[in-house]
Amino acid sequence: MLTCTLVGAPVESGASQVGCVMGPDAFRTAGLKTTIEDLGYRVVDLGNIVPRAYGDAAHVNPSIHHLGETIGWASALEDVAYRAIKSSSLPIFLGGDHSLSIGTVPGVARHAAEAGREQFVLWLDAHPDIHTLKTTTSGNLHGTPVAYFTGQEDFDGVYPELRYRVDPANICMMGIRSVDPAENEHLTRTGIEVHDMRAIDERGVAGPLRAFLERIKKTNGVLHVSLDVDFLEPQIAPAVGTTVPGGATFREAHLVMEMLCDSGLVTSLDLVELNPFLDERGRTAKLMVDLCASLLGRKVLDRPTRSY
Ligand code: B3U
Ligand code: MN
Ligand code: MN
Repeated sequence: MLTCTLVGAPVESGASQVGCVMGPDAFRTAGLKTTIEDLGYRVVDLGNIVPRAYGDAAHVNPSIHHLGETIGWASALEDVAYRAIKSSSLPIFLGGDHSLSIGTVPGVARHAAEAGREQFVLWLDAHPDIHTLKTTTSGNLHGTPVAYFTGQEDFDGVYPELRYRVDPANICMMGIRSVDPAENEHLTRTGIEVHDMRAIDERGVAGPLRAFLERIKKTNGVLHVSLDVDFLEPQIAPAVGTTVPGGATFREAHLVMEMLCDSGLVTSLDLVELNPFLDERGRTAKLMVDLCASLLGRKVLDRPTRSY
């Protein structure tokens, strides 16, 4: 039987608003564990982890806040992610804000490197989260994980030493519709594959995603999926501090998850930015759980769906 490990990470120091601290427990209340068990997995919930001891950390960029605390979380998460992926078929990291990926991505990338496999990342988000410590103007560190784990230089000596970097050529972003000028520059410089909402309006999600998955298959790579609640259209997923209109629809999001399931390539997952304080009768938490179910094999038909 396949094992799925749940890791709660109630980090909210990377966001501008409070509330993500309640995220992991809202996923539990929405029935994440039993939903996954009903799909035939053994589920181990490790509970909520705590950050490494941290002190004050300052940076020359005065807008940055909660630097020490966010680093404390990242270094705890890197360790726990590495251990969780070693011991289970699918670790799911329950945020918490998106600064969680500062730890989870290098943690799973270490495991891939040791297995001689290439690490790929699918970033489902309204934002590219590719600010460096110098370029962020909001100072919200949930806007920095992609710049860090792709090895952009100005994190040196501040964030944990990056031992397992992800090649920008192995990243695909979908749902992007809010990009700061400095982030645009980083995206151009790194050449990361981005399917913004304009591209999705023109081509849909299936074609670009299929091409990315084929690329992973060819190199025998492994895939980490990072799902930010704001990937989704705010009308169906209001529980997030950084809503941007024009997000993925209910069907687009489920199709992405169903195609990921069929690919068999997903080895780890972040569910981030759920702010239950902003939810309406738990609907966002429930939608995220249902998306997770589609990723783990919930299907309409018992027989395989024909692919077109
Ligand atoms: N790029 C902006 C907005 C943002 C990024 N990530 C989220 N919001 N969630 C920033 O603050 O860096
Ligand atoms: Mn994000
Ligand atoms: Mn976002």
